[in-house]
Amino acid sequence: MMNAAGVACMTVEELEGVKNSAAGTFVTKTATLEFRQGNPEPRYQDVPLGSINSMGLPNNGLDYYLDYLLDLQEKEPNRTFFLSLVGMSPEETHTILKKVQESDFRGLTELNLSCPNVPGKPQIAYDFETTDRILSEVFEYFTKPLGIKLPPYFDIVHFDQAAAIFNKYPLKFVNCVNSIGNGLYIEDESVVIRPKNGFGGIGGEYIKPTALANVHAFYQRLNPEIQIIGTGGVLTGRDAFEHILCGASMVQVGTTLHKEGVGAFDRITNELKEIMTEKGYESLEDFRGKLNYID
Ligand code: RRO
Repeated sequence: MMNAAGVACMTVEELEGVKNSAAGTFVTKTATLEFRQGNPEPRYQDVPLGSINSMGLPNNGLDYYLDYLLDLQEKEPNRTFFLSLVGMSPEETHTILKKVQESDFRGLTELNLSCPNVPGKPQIAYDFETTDRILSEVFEYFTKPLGIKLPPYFDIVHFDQAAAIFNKYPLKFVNCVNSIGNGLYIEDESVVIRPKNGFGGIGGEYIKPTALANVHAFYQRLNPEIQIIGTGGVLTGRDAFEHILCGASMVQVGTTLHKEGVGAFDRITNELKEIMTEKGYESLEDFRGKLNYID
């Protein structure tokens, strides 16, 4: 279990909080080459069944996160941490990934192909041609472990087409799913976040069925070397159990972490352990991917 990128990971202080909790590891806020202020506030709102955000990729810039990770891997050589990144253009993405390639970073890199909130920039992973081109260019020079953060897909044909592209590359993981893009939440007669007239990415309880479907669809279609990270709607140990049942090797917590703080990792882990004990499962391998179908 770990945080989902965007939550509790903008600053070193927040990352230390996740690192020192019951979480197994952390991922940094998606980094661009340079510091970004992001969209005007209010830009994140917790709501009863989840959250809505249009942060607009605020972050401290690649060097901030990379310097911290390089320092950390000397102090804690036996742990592995995740660096999330994306450029504001394909050229910038390559510049960033080449910097990571040339650095001493030994962790996992997550390329975010699914930010829904930068005005004028569509989510990369909804454009299969561009996604294929970027991945083919990246793997010409990038030899460190790399995975991608995906938006939710909603059509079986899109699962097939996306998986066919991802299977061409030596990806270490795909992370399903980022927020469901461009929802609208209304209180009384008003939107609740300022950017984009209130449109924003939806997380939390709203998105669990979509997240589980994406985890399982890619578990069914991807080469077994590509592991799945399950993200979306994890409030309880039962939710984490369902993600693993659908094929997840790791589970990320976003909205719930924002609402509850890092104590959520301890609680969810204990709830998951209780379910496993009840069912007589001793390891995650006993039930990972073993979702039952009705004949
Ligand atoms: O910063 C954001 O607005 C943001 C990003 Br990069 C993302 O990947 N997912 C999201 O819900 N918000």
